[in-house]
Amino acid sequence: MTAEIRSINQHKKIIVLGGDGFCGWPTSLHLSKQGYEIVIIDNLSRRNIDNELEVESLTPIQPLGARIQAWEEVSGQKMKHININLAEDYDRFLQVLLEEKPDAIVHFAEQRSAPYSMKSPRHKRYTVNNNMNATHNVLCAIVESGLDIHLVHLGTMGVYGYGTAGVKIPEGYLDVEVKTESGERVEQQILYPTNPGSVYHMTKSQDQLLFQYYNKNDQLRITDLHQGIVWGTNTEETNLDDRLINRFDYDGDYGTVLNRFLMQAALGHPITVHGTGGQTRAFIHIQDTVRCVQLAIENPPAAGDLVMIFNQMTETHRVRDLAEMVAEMTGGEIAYVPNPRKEAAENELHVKNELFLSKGLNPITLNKGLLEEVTEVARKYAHRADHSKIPARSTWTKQQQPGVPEKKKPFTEQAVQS
Ligand code: USQ
Repeated sequence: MTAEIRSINQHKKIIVLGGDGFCGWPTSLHLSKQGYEIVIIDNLSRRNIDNELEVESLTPIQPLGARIQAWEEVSGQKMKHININLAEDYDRFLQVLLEEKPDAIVHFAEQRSAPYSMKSPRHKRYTVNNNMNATHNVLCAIVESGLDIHLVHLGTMGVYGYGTAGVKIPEGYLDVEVKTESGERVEQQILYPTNPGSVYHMTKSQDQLLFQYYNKNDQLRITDLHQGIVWGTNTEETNLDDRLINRFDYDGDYGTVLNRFLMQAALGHPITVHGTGGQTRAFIHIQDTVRCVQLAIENPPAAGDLVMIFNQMTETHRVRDLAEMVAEMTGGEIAYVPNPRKEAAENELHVKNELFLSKGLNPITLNKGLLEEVTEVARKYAHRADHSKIPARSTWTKQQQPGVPEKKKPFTEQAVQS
């Protein structure tokens, strides 16, 4: 980037809510590198959940203060961290907005794991209370501050549901024609109907309504990024110094599917395909996540525009195809395990992602080099893994079974049985 652009950005301030998390940290670094002044608001809830689950990131992440210090040494850019619980401490957050006067807020500050949200009634209620109140408090505080702040929110492709839609999923809005009682046809544009598959995905569906309302009532400028499953771990900036390393979640609650398959293969653990592996999902590499957030910030809606909705994904894949690809690449072994989730056994998925392409995104798609890079990271830190935490044990209902691979019977027993 040119020095001129960097100096324009230097006058712009961005608050990153949830800036210590898997997507939030590399995004904070990327935006800081572009010259934006970054303030991270984070109550360290993700680190506390690791304590609760008795698991750690596979990669040895540094405390947030050490990360920020390392970034200042590497880049010469300062960053600030403020610890606020957004769901509970509205007044403090409002005060920070009035003091910092940010141009934009990037909102990652929600509990983002579907399995965690389904673990127990307590986890369901925590996810709803935390996510819904955080989002509502952010919107309410922007209005009360009187500042013209562009809100960029990390939503999910999961709001659309994972059945087979039969159409290419549009970017947020659907044009419909309704037949009136008198037989006339009326055209309308509606939010694409939501069909969440977990309590977590349900909170992101509810977020959409909050955005629609505050946009209509207060003309807030909002961009909602419907992101697919993120894979990869490091970005150009996190690679600059060991102390900047990003999280690598591998456990059954927070590990996402492709990173889990690569990690499992690297650790010699069976690759756990849930059910038939027939689910087709949308994917995006973490490097593209940070670029998309920058593009969203730099292409804000104008005052009075509807909420802008982007499908933040670059490709779709079927889970069992990914498992086979990883097995072939690494020599790993696939285990078809019971599906702990209540989800369609098989689905097709076709998604529009023209908005980001039109804004200049040059997508990173699955390639051997990047897959090997993730496998290398997993191998390097394999000694840090707790194998008992790998299977997905959070079940959606009492009818589902944990996704634990069957224990292999000793060779002699197998021979007798066959
Ligand atoms: N799966 C397996 N084996 C595993 C883990 C997962 O077969 O070991 C399957 C699941 O059953 C599911 C699919 O892989 O069908 C995806 O699971 P996931 O954990 O990778 O993704 P998900 O729960 O949908 O959530 C993740 C992020 C969430 C984000 C979402 C985007 O945790 O924050 O919103 O991806 S999306 O899936 O597009 O809604």
